[in-house]
Amino acid sequence: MASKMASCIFCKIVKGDIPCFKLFESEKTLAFLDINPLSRGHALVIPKYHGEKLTDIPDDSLVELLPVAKKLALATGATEYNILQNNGRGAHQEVDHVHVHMIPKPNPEEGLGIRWPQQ
Ligand code: D5M
Repeated sequence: MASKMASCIFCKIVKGDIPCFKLFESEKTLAFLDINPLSRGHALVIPKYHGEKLTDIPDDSLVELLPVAKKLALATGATEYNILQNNGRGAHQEVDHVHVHMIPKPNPEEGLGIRWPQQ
């Protein structure tokens, strides 16, 4: 487990060793912009606790993930969005640290007009 954490890109982001565009942080949770966005405002919400899949994470590190994704969806002003969480290669998981995607559906006419709340 320790060696997996040492090489985990999201653990490095949690520690501040790799930069991110931070959107939210609390004791157990971090949210930041996805480096390879599917739409403007595509964000990731992660538990700071390292675990590969949902079933590897204790409940107390999971409870904030959906409320934070909801906050971020509201902050984008998007009325349509996807919340997505992949587990395992066959389910399209690329980064082996649990994360929830919040993917706003772009409005082709108006754009998103995102105003992220100040930290
Ligand atoms: O999605 C993993 C997501 O993680 C994918 O959309 C790219 C994103 N990613 C990978 N590295 C970074 C960094 N360094 N910053 C921000 N976002 C990152 P999955 O559900 O595993 O397929």
